[in-house]
Amino acid sequence: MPTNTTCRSCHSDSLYQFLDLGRVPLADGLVSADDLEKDEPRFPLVVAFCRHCALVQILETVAPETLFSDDYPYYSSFSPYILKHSKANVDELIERRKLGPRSFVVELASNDGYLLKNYVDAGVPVLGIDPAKGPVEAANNAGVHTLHAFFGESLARQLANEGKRADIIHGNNVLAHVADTNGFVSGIATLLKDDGVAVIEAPYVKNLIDNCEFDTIYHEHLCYFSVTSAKALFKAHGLYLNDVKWLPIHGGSLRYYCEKSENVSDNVSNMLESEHAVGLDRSDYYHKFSQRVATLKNSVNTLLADIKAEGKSIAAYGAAAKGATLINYMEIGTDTLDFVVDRNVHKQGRYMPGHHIPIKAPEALIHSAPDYVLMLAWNFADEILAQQQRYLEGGGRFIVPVPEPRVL
Ligand code: JHZ
Repeated sequence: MPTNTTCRSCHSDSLYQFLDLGRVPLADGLVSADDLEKDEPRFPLVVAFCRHCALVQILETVAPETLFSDDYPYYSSFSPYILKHSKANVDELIERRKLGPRSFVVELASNDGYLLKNYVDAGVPVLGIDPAKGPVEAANNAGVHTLHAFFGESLARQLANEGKRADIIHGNNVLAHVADTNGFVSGIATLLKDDGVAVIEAPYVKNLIDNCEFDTIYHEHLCYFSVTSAKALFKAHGLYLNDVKWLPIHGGSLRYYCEKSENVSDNVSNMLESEHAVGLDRSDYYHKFSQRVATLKNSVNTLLADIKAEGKSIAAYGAAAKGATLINYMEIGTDTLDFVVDRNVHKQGRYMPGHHIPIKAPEALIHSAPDYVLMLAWNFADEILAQQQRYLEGGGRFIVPVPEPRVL
């Protein structure tokens, strides 16, 4: 597995390593019952800051074919919040850009068609592109035309040559996932019409650091963007970062609006200034993070050990990728957690990577009535608490682990 010594974006060799999460299994590598005895591959997970372009990134690159294999278990449609969030974004773009039957919208990493479905319903032609077979099948079955492929410069050129250039290109939670960061952005520039807009969402590194969201670091996430680092990357491929919007999703994300002509909004200038003012573009900002993550590990483990010492039982909610990072880094195993629940039927019946905690349907919280539930999918805490009224009314308690453990 290749380990980078230069920046994924600007190729500078001035990388400052500030966090080492050890050797961990793949976060979405859920284990099936037949494979429990097999050796699970583990990979180092080291995070660095580029002193030249300010991009935070991991050093390891696991082959994309391994990460997004045929049994990739992530399906966007399992979250009503994501569905609502995507619909609002699409409705706004249809209105603002006057999109109709002659427009063309492409989504990169379109998953099960959760976002493009809104364009299809509005009569706007679409193309989804995604490398994960199961979600692609689900999208095509739902009437969202989707290619089973990795996106990059060569696919972009092929589509552009076929006359399929896009008015809108969506890329939600994908820019950080691609190994060829520059090839991906240059592909966007190739595929975008001259007056088109690329609308790209990615978690915001400032929220990651400030709120100790270390569990959102795993091998699928190669980069952790700020406005400063994203702007430099887009600029290198002739795309202007003209607008940016902060969103609460996934613990804090940014939505970037990139175009081929320059028309930079105050939002962009203000955020660049504030990133510089707080020091997000300097290595000092990341200096104490490792220590804070170690402290968090200690406090979560102490809380769980105290609960177990009282003879109480604990389960977890969300077989999320971030949950795998958290339990593996914090070494929380089956002696502490009885099971994990998740609504995603593709995850149920499998086991969390590393510690092999069984994954069940959420109804298990009612049947088994654990005293406490560790909220691994803390980014959906409100949504999950609202669904779990019955468990709560029965006396159950939730524990939210980040930014510091809280019992609700
Ligand atoms: P969730 C994924 O990360 C993977 P994960 C990926 N790498 C990425 O970039 C981010 O998303 C954005 C379940 N759930 O979405 C669904 C319920 O069971 O935070 C998921 O399995 N009930 C592409 O995996 C998990 O929780 C519910 O009510 O860390 C949440 O995982 C809800 C709302 C979710 O992302």
